[in-house]
Amino acid sequence: MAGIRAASGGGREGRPVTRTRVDDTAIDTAAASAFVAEYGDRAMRLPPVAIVIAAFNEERDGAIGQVIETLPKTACGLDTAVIVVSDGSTDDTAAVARRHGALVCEVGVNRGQGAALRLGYRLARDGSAAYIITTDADGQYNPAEMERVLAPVLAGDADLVTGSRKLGSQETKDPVRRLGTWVFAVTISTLTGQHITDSSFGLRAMRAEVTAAVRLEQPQYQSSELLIGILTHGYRVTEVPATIHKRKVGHSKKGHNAIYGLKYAGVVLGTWWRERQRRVPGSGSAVSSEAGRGRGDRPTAPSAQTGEPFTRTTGAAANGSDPASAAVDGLATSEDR
Ligand SMILES: Nc1nc2c(ncn2[C@@H]2O[C@H](COP(=O)(O)OP(=O)(O)OP(=O)(O)O)[C@@H](O)[C@H]2O)c(=O)[nH]1
Ligand SMILES: [Mg+2]
Repeated sequence: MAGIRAASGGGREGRPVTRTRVDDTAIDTAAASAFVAEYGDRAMRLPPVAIVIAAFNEERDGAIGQVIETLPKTACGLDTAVIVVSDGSTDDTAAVARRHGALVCEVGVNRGQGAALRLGYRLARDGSAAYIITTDADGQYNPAEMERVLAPVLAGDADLVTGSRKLGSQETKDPVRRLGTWVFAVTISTLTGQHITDSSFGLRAMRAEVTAAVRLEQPQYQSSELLIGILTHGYRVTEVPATIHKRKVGHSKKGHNAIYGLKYAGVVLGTWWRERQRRVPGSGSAVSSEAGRGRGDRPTAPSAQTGEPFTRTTGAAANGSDPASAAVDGLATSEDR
């Protein structure tokens, strides 16, 4: 088996209850090493576009297999590779994904979608992919819309492009879900000053580099952390109309609406508060604007080729492969599932 079997703290269903960021870094590093050991050059020389999917117990009814089959081999003329991060799946998610041609990173301990995506971003950067597209393993997003999210990034018009169900369409009639999407979009728009209509759309494209520049600590509900982090770092975010279907197979891993909503709200407010602390004292804003696209703590040297975090002029430690900062912070990360 290519993955690692990391020790878990022994919480419900074997899920860890508390884990430090140091542990997280060690888990990520071990998983990344195992990934390279399994795939060698394929892992180190990825094509320009990495499609990153977090998958947890998505084998049922062929979900993950069908999703991978429908993914494009090229997007906007660039070759793609599919990276699936399965952490602690108890079914055949990893084996099925491998059979369908994905590069699979297995992590023995279940940490959540956010931690899986963070690791997937790191693998993409380590393999020199220039662009990352994310989608889900449950078939809720339309692969034909991948080029729509990637095109503005390739054109240099945005650093991250997210699909928006508000601008596009959504199948669900669930009033709580619809209201939640609206409330969080309004909240994030108010907090960041940029008009956002959908903060939790799983189909996104971004320059791979930006995932190293923002702080990603959330084990599960990471979409708003990434979005708020990117916005407060002064990166350019664009939305495009896109479709979200109802989940047709398997079941949601995020819990019931109330729990989902409460935890998501916690991430939105917590991230905004954390990023606020990065502000330059007395400036009144996150940091000084640089030609409308960059701010004071934007990376000054690209690091996607090496997987190392960017050199930064100010601000908090970057995400992912920065063990030193993780050790300094030594924050306890509560498992939020
Ligand atoms: N690796 C990994 N992936 C996860 C985990 N939890 C969820 N995912 C994946 O993240 C994606 C989104 O999870 P979902 O449960 O569909 O959540 P959602 O789409 O926000 O909610 P629904 O609309 O209810 O489906 C799917 O591909 C899941 O398999 C996890 O703990 N680990
Ligand atoms: Mg889903």
